[in-house]
Amino acid sequence: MTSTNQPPRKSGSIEHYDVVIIGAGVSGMYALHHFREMGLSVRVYDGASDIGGTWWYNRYPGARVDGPGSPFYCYTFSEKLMQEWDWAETQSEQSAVLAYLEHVADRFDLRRDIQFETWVEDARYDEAAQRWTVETSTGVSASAPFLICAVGALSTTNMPDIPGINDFAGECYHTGRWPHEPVSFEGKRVAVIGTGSSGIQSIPEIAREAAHVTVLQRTAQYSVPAGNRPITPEEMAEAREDFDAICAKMHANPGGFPFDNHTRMALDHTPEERNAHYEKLWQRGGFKFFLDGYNDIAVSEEANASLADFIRDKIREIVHDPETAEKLMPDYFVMTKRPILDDGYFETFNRDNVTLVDLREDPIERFTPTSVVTRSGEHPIDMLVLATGFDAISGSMLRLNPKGRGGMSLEERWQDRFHNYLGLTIAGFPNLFMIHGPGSPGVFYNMPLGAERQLNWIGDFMGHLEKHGMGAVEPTTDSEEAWGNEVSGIANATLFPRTDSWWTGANIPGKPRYFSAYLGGSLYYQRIADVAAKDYEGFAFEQAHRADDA
Ligand code: N01
Repeated sequence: MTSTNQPPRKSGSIEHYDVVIIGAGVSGMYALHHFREMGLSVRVYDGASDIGGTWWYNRYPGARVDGPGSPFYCYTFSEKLMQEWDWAETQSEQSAVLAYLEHVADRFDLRRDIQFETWVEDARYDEAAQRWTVETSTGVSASAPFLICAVGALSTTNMPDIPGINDFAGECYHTGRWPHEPVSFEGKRVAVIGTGSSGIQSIPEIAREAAHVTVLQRTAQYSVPAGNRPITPEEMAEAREDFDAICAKMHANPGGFPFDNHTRMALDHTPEERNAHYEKLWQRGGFKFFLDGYNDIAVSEEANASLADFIRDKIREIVHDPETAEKLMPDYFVMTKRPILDDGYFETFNRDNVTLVDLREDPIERFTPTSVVTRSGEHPIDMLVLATGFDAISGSMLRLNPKGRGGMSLEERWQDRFHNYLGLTIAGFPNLFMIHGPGSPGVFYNMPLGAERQLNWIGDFMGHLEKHGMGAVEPTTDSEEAWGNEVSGIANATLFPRTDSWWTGANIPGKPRYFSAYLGGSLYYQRIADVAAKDYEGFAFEQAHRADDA
C-alpha cells in the first residue's frame, strides 16, 4: 500500500490510490473517513452532485425515515457527532437526514477526496498488478488494490415496462430520482403507480395539493401510523449521556438500535390480550409497532394472522367507503414485505379527490400522451409519479458489473444467484468488498451502524493482508456455497420467502428469486468476527507480486 493522504500518483492518465470507493452515501462517506484514518490514500466517485446517496436522491414529498428512526439512525464512530447534533423529530424528514450527512461531510472534510458527478462506467481487475482499474464518465481513470462498492441497496430505480409509458407527454417523476426543483401538484390530475413505503409516504402529501389523485395499486399493503413526534431535550440528553452504553446496546440488539429485547410470543396470549397489546402499539405508532409486538409473527402463520387481522380491521374502521376499504385489504403474511409507516395514508381515501384502482382486477393496458388506460377505461392525467421501487440489494452491483479474474463479469457470475461470502466478497473478484450487499443483513439492520461495522472489519482485513505480505484475497467457492446455505437456512425458517417482495427479487422480471439477505441480525457481526479470529477462514490468499513481477 502507498503512503498517507498524499496527492495521487499518476501514470499516463491513471491516478493511483490505495482504495477506490464507489458511492458517497452513508456507507461510502464512512468508508472514506475510516480508510483515511488508517493512513491510506482514498478516492470516492459518485454520480450525484453532493454527498448523501439515497438521501440525496429520494426527496419526494413526505420522504422521512420510516425505520426505528432518530436519534439512532446515525453514525457511532464519533462521540462528538452525537454530542453536537440535535435531531428534531423521531421520523426525521429527508432534508434533516441530509443536513446531518452534510454536517458529517464538513466536520470530517470529506468532500476533498470525493469526485462528484462522476459515474464509474467500468471496473476491471488486473491479475498481474493485483489492482482494480476504474473508468469514469469524466474520462478520469483510477487504480487501487482495493475496490469498495458502497453503491446502495436501494438506489437502482425500477422503471415499469408498460406499453406507451414513454409516450406519456405530461410530467413524470420516479420517487427515487425526484427533481431538486420544487414540483407543484396544484390543479393537476396525478396518477401514482406503487404503494410501497415511497408511494404511501407521498400519496397523502400529493392529495393535499392536487386536483385529483389516481392511486394505481398492484398489492394492497399493511401500514401503521408513523407516530412521528418531536424528540424532547430529555430524550436527546439521555441518548448522549452514556454514549458507550448506548453503543453497546446498539451492538447487542438484533436490528442495531438501543432497544431492549423481549421474548413475547403471540400464541402465549389470548386473542383479547393480543388485540389490547396491538391497540396500545397502534396508538403509539412507529416502527416499534412491529419490534415491540410478538417474536413469533414472522415464523408462525397463526401468530401472523392475529396481527394481519388487527391491521385489516383498522383499515375497515378508517376508510369510509366499504368497496374502497375491501380493495385496500392486504392478503399476504404481514411483515413479509418491508413494513410501512404512514401519516394518514388510509384516511386519504376518504377525500373526494382520490380514486383507488386495484390493478389486480383492473390492470393497466397502456399509456397515451395524456392518460393511463386501464381495462375499465381511460384516466386523463397531467402527471405520473412512479413509486415503483428499486432493483434492490443486488441491482446496483449488477449495474456496475465489475470484471474479475479472466475478465469474468459479475453478470455472468450472478446469473443464477448472488454468490458471495459473508455478504462482503465474491469468488473471482479479489480485493472487492461490498457494503450492504446480498448475503449481509443490509436493510434488516440500522444501516449507518451496519456500514461502520462492515467497514471496520474490512479495514482490519486489509491490515492483515499487508502484515502477511498478501496482494490479493477472495473467498473460495465452497465458502460461498456454505454461506449461501446459511443465509437461506435462516430465511427458510421464517415466512419471509413465501411472499413476493423486493427482498426476494420478485419485483424485477427475470431476477433470481430467493431471499438474499442475512436474517440473523447482529449474529452476523459475530460470524464475521469469528471468521477473522480463525485467520480469515474460507478465503484464498495470494502473495503480493513484486513490482518487477507485474
Ligand atoms: O418501493 P417498493 P419503495 N405495476 O418496492 C409497485 C425503503 N424506503 O420505493 O408490491 C404496478 O416497496 C409495487 O407493487 P408490488 C424501504 O426499505 C425507505 O416504496 O410489487 N405496480 C409496490 O407497490 C422500502 O421498502 C424510506 O405488487 C408496480 C411499489 O410499486 C424501500 O425503500 C422511504 C409495478 C414499489 O414499492 C422501497 O420502497 C421510502 C408495476 N409494473 C422507502 N412495479 C425511508 O426510510 C412496481 N410496482 C425514508
